[in-house]
Amino acid sequence: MAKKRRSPQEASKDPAAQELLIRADELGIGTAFSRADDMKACNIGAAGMCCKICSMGPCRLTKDGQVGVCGATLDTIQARNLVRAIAAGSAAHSDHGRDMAFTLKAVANGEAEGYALRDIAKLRTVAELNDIPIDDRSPEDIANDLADLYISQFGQQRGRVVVTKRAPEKRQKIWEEKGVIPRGVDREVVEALHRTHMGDDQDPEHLLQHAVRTSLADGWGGSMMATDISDILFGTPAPVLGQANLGVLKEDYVNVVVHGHEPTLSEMIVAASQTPEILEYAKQAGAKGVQLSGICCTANEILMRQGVPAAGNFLQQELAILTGAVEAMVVDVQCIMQALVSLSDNFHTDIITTSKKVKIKGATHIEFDEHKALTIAKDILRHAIDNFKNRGEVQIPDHRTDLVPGFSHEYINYMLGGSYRASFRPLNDAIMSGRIRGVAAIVGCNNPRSQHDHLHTYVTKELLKQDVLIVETGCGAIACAKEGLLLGEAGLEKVGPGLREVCETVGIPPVLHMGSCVDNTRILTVLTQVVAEGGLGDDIDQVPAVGLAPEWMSEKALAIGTYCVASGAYVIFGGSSPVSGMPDRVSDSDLVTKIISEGWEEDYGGKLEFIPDPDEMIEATLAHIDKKRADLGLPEYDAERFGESGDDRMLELEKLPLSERRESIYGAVAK
Ligand code: SF4
Ligand code: MSK
Repeated sequence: MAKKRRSPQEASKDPAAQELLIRADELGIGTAFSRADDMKACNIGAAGMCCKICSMGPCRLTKDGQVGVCGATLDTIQARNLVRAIAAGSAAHSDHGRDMAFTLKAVANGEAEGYALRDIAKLRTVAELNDIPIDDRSPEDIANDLADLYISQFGQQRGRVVVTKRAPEKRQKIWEEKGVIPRGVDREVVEALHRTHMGDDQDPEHLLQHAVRTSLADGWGGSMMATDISDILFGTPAPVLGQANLGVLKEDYVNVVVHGHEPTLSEMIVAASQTPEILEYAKQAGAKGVQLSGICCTANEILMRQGVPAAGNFLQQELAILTGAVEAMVVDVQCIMQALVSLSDNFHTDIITTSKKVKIKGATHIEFDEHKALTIAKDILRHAIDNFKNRGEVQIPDHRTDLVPGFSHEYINYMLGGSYRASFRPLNDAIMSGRIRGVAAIVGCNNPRSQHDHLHTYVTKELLKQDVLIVETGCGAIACAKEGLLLGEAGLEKVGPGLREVCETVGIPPVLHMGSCVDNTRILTVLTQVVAEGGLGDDIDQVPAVGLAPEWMSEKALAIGTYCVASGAYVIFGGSSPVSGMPDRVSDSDLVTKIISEGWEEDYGGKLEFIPDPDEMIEATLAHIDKKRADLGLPEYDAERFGESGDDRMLELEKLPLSERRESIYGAVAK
């Protein structure tokens, strides 16, 4: 019997997504939502109980005490599967970092058409952090040295990845003691694959120790380097006004959606779309111009730097095509559904792959080369414009929400103290006094196995009421943006009184958008700076902070979760645990779960837990924050203690309907 499909309202809480899911139904077109309904997840694989690394198997261990053909136990198989997932996630992020380093090298040598070193201050800061001389040197010379240093970190065989030196000293000592300082990015990923080959490392604890080392090569390695270089090349983000949701597509414009992760091509497409020749070309094709928008983390990259609107998050990639209004979806790497190509057969949309590493059968491939990026970006745009005439019936949902993204750690530092006394002191003080109860980083993907955006937005809203400051990245940030939570003053009635006072005083939204999934390293930097500021302990594990990935789905999320735990954070994932086993059938299946929670907590002060229920997630978050407050000797959180807002303008604004309030604060935003 066919499995029952969810209604559009059950599948997504986003009205734009609901509208297009109805259209998909009417047209008889499947999406990830319907495929998730039709395809029951394999409960053996989902619980990490299947091994397929050699052809004596695949072995499915479903009975008590059962072992694989080679004798491998369930604990070993689960640990091995988890290590492999973390290695793949780390490889994806870090390979992105490698490409950024090569682009930096090409820019430094004047070989990258259209690019420039946009943030010289950041270049100098990062160079100094890495002991690269900066005095009396040109930016190009400094960038050349930095690029060489960063490129060398990938293939380095001995020593330590240099970026790890930015962690608090106490943290570095823990890593040294536990033997998990990454030597080189590629080396740790390769060793993870070697150790998990048939007949190698078969001690779950030993295997998972290497998972930690591999993830650190990502978080305090490849990803952190990627963020550094993106800022140097494209500018360190600072708040800008943007919009999110599918209503950013424009009926009378050529719509080009960029999707994936790397800012190198998308930044160039932004630049090319504003050139007179492209605008003229679009007009000749009968369009008013080119409307660019983004999906997934490419969206975050260009949103927070250029204010280019986000059409949506991960689960909206197919829905964008279902509008019938997208001339081209330009993809690079990661989180790109193969279904885009067959879906686009029903419309005129051209799916354009651009990475040397990613091709999809049936898609148009226009390969990106950073040496002639502007030329390629223009070619892609002309290709999209030529497709405008093929457009059929269009249905663009009338849903778009304003947001203010762009809270890099540099900007947070600046906004708290201004140019001359930039400091985390006000943030630390607010946490110490209890105005801010603690901090939660809510990050990560969407997953069609849960209601699209619900967990992100529900957990965020409930924690805001509890005076928890929220920082967000990735698809979670876009989910909350669509609900208006990333707006400054306009979202404040939804937050607790103490946090509200801080937001009003500093002029920030209660949810800070910090970038793409690679930019989770910005959160590590903020935590390190909070520690350095003083008053909240001498290491990250003492800060009243929690990381959450309520709707996670990718291997990259597991890598991020693990490096955050190794950095001292309590990390909660929603959904199902990939190492849960089936306790009713296998009695010894919780060893890996114990290692990554209790074991890692003992070793690193952080732990990884999988909690599907959002209310339990919130309870665990608050309990952890309150425990850390108590351990630091801070006053117990008291919801009544703060909150006499003295800002008359805010009180006046609150009386207005939301749309008028936004207009009053930001002025009319081009629709
Ligand atoms: Fe089965 Fe062992 Fe081969 Fe895994 S390694 S598939 S458990 S025989
Ligand atoms: S894009 S990894 S779905 S956050 Fe970074 Fe979104 Fe997750 Fe992809």
